[in-house]
Amino acid sequence: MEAERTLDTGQYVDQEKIIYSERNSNPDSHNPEMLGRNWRSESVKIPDNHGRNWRVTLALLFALILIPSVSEAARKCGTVRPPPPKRARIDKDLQKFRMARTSRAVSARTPQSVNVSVYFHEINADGRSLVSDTQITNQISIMNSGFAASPFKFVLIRTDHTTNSAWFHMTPGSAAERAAKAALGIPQAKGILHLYSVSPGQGLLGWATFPWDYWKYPSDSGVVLLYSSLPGGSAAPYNLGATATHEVGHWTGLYHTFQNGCTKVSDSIDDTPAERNPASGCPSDLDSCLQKRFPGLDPVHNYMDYTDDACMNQFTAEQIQRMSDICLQYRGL
Ligand SMILES: [Ca+2]
Ligand SMILES: [Zn+2]
Repeated sequence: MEAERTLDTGQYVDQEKIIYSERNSNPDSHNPEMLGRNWRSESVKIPDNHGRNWRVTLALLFALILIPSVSEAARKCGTVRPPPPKRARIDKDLQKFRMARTSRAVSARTPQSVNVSVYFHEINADGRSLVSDTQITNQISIMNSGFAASPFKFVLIRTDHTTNSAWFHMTPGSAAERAAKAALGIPQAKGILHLYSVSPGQGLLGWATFPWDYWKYPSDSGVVLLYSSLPGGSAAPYNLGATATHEVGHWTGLYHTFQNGCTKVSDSIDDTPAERNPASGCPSDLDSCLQKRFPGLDPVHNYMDYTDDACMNQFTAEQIQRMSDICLQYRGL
């Protein structure tokens, strides 16, 4: 299990790694299309009096300019992305699945026509519940607004409260996570959404499992949330409930919009413009992939970016088509 888990948090861990990813231009070195792209696009060759190549200096300066915009407070998601070969296979299988559907003339699905049962598991350290029933109800409403154009409607079936300090501080891939999910994630079914509220530390707001991993790790399936990210929580500017919408986006098969940076494959979605890095705050007119073949401004309002909750308000048509198809394929939804 651990072999497949590599945290998709490299760009946010510390300043050294930010510089590293800028200098090397590519956290995903398995993708040959990305190698060296930042060097070519962002650095200019200006020989100085000594005839020295300034590219390294300029690239470092560029990285330093970026650092202040990525603070400790930046959104951080611990969802583990698949390695490139697996990702390619998932996309190929999706293509086959779509072709089979087209031949049977299956039409697009009606928005909110499929109920998704949600079980909410509140975990705390000292017997005092950290989220109220109203917050949970509001969280489900926020998710339903975010997914309003999708086939899915989230229906809260049950809430439970558990006191367990180790589970409360679970981190992605930990023994505590496995134990908590095995004990609480019942009933276990591929189409049931288990939400867990905890305090994971590491600056994480949450993480999710992808649909295609259900068959191998059924009890792992679900979404873990920082308890204070729920609507009305204290994790401003991430306390309006968009973290759950983002993580459930992963749970239905979506990647980050900035995945793979300025590449054609990017997030496997054509109508989200390619994006070099996660955006934070709520920038306007941000355009991080300047080449002509990557038109469009960065999708900073997309739920699958890293901006503030108040900035996020959309899934694109292709994202909705992908989650609809992937959930039919792998979750029976
Ligand atoms: Ca895209
Ligand atoms: Zn994420």
